[in-house]
Amino acid sequence: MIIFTQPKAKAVFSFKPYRRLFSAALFLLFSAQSLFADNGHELWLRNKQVNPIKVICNNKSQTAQIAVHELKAGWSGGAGETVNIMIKTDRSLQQDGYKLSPHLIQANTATGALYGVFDFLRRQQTGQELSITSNPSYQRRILDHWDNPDGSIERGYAGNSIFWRKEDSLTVTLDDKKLWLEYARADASIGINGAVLNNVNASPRVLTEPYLKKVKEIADVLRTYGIKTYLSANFASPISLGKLKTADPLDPAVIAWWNNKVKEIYKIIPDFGGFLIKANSEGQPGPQDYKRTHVDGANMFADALKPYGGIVMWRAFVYNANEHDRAKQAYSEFMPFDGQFRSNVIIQVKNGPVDFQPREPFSPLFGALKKTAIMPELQVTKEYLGENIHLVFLASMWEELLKSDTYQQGAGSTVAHCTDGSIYKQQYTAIAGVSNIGLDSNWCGSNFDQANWYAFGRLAWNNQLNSSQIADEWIKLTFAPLTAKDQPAFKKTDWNNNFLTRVKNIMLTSREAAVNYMMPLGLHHLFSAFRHYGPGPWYAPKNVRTDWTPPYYHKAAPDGIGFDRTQSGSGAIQQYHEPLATQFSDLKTCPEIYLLWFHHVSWDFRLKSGATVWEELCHHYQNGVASVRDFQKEWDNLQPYVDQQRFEEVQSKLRKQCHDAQVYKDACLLYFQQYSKLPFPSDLERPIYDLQYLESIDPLTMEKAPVLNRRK
Ligand code: GCW
Repeated sequence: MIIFTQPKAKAVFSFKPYRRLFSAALFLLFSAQSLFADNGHELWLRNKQVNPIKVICNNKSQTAQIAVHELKAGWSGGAGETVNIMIKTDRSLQQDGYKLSPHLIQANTATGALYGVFDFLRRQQTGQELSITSNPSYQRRILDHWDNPDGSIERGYAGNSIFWRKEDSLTVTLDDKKLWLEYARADASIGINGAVLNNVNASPRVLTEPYLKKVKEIADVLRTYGIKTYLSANFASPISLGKLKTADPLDPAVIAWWNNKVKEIYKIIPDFGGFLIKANSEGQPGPQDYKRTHVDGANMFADALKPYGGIVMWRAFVYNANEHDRAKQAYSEFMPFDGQFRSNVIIQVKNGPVDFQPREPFSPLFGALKKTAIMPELQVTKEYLGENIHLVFLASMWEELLKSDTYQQGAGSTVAHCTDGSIYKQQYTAIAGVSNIGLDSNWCGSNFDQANWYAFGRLAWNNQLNSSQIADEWIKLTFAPLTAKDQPAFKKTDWNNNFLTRVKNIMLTSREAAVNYMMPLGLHHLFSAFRHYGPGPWYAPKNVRTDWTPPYYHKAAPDGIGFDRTQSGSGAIQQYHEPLATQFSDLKTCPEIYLLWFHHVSWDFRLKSGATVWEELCHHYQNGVASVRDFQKEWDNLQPYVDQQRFEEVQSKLRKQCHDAQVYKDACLLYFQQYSKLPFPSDLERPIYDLQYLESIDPLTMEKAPVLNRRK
């Protein structure tokens, strides 16, 4: 139920329980609150509809006291009621799980109670059932920040880092602490309980003492909301920091160096979570530099961390220029080692076998690694989906992944179940999302990108949720009018029928729209040089690795289009378990959404619709553009329901998205037409731009681009 009445008491968020710790920072947080009225800074936590209640709690820990205050600050049930927060051992609940009933929030731990409180408040505000039991799908629900020590963020579109300063200064201000507290609170409100503070392309500097001291300050703040701190480690740190001649993971001096480093870290941050490591990937150092294996590398870290309860998240994002098909490499490199990793190693696998594309089939490693812990890595920041400009709700994509059936243990072995411990026993279960958070006042660079942060947390907590429910909750929490003052002349039913239903429809169709105007039918990696923003199907300079150029992936030629990954091609299909390998191999049964991912077909190959591949491509691009034009129209009609600032921000981004969708369509179709040599279908809207012009500009700015952007 959404509440539209004026609150009896004005909500005042009390930070009393940790006033001793951050009194001045909290003062700032408190006093600055009103400045953020309409700029999106309060995210989905705009719960100001408060009625006074009495809360009883049997635990005095700081986190439990925060839970009490959150409940008081967000209660929108009846005034004067008494609610009990009870922390007691209950074997039906996991560590972070909770039970809710209308006047009781019960959990094993204070953090569990805090999650229970946030869920309770969300349920009150969105009109959901109040009596439930909830356990998380994954023990560790982590945001990976690709933040550099100089404050920049790799693939970040929301300003600089909230953790690191541009000037490389390690000073911590009260403003920093206030922001970290707000960040921690937002994370905890959706169940996120871990943060990797620095880029996987890791600077060794982060492991030096001055940086570790700053990490401690951050960890001290995040901990209050139950969030563990992790770091990305550079594999070659023993050389750059320890002045050793090698980083060979079997070298006793190297092992000793890491043991000491880990000891030092735990002395400073006793509950440190562990390391995330990108090794032998895209130029990063790793064990293969010393003719050692992923097992040698990962286990060295695992052994150092084990005495302290730390984990190693070892990334499977590996590929090199010599591999005939990049999509095959992670599987080929990791499968031979199944069963050899320590129990505190988790192999972190991107959703698809290539790289966070608008659509990929799931990575064949899911379910295939049976004796090795494995965790999905999702990308919340929209590197390949229009950055902070295009409105693309990613829950649909993640739902598609999590519900994909790997068949590894018979039907129903979904990616979700193969990673959450329900099929394979893993000591640790986890999921990671590459963060989209920065210093922008709305955190994510756009209002709708907040929904992706929200969706990641919700799916990490419950990997069975569907995107429609997540969108429904998020819209209600983020846009429902709060007070009579905000409320123009419309009723709740109007809001539901108009705003809620329509915005939900935009969100739920937005990912498919992007796939259509960017790279439909299984096409992938058609991006322009440098930034992965606009189209560049032609981009292929001689001095660039071929697997970093679009022609490597689309293989458009006079005889047809698509990457042959069948047995007569790269054979990548064989990495999938039956019946998928057979289904994907056969042109009659291969899902059309993956057609050009797995097959190279002639331009006149007929699809189920009866249209040829060429015609179908044209129509997908056309539909993509049409969908975004509809979003634009819909949004304009919703103006009465949204505050001015957020309305205009979304409006202007949609305008650019419509423009860019057109650019994608024209660029890709005109480029492919050079090979298909076929006319556009008669009903297709004609291109607006010339191909030559599009090849000469940067698609983000539409300004002349460097020569590199052009075809060789
Ligand atoms: O997709 C690529 C990105 C890189 C990123 C890499 C990775 C952090 O373009 O910016 O590096 O993936 O995931 O390691």
